[in-house]
Amino acid sequence: IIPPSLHRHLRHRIAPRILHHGHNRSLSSHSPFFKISPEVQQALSENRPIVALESTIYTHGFPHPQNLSLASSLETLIRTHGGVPATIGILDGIARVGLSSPELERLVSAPHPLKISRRDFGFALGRGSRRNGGTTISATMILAHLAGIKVFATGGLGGVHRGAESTWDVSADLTELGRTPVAVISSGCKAFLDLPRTLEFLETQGVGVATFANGRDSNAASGVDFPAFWTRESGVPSPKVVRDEVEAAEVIYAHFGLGLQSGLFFANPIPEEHSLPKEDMDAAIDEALRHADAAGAVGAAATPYILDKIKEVTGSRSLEANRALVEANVVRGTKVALELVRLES
Ligand code: PSU
Ligand code: MN
Repeated sequence: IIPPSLHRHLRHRIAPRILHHGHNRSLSSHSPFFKISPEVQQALSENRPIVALESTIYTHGFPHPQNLSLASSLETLIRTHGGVPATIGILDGIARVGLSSPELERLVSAPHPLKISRRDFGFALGRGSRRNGGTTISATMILAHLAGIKVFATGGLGGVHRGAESTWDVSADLTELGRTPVAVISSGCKAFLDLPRTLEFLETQGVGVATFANGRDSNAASGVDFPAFWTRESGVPSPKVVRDEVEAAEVIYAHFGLGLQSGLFFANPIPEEHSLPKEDMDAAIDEALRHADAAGAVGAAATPYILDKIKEVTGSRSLEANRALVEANVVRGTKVALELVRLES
């Protein structure tokens, strides 16, 4: 007979470790630099549909205070669709999975927050640094996986930059997808990137890429564009399509069921009514890239700089589109997480 207190202990503390043991062999969820919120902890032990959210989009993508309203609206959207949000970021030198409202507010309002990808953890955590930072897709995937979260919804994936043949600027998001088993849902890659090379790179990394094409048969030749963030069309065909959230969950279930340690990427085209005219975007991107080049914005500074310039050129339109597409992705992600839980139980 197991006393109820021990039973609770087993369920909440030990069972998740055993369940995720195979996944986390080389990562430590017992690190003093890692913390899962009580709500997310509870949801994990009950195998509820959890959706991870990144925070670089707040610290380096959206201006204050729109970033705060976006952060809370994304969490609300997940809840109203039956999921549990897990916003991920670094607060006071600790990597967090799940943030309370005051913590979220503090992170998105932090002065000079860091932009954290895989390489940055050691410099941002601990040592009494109390540093705050937004986690990129790569860093968010790492922490989501460490917690045992499989579904992550966001805006746009980093990619191979134009001119990468000389700069070698390839986002760490792509290599992370090759090595960390999390399913990412976003609106494709921003059009200022090199989309064909990005897809080639993902293929080499062994990352499955599919675009949501409502009602289309996934076995048919795709004939569907891989979306370019602000626009549904890119002229670049998507490697695969999925019909709906059920099919996406089936793919995730089978991929992870085999124990593959790489990620999956699902592109959700921006809703028609929010997409921006391609000619306008192309012009804005050309101008933004010229500015970035002149300013010498390279490395980790490149993406935030280019996004900022695009905002300047397009006014509020690109921000509105950005907001609408992230919201749509988060709703998709929640439905995928619900279907995945159904398959698992
Ligand atoms: N898309 C946005 N805003 C952003 C980002 C993407 O609309 O801030 C962030 C994401 O966190 C992504 C990161 O992981 O930019 C990629 O940066 P880089 O290109 O430096 O790898
Ligand atoms: Mn880069």
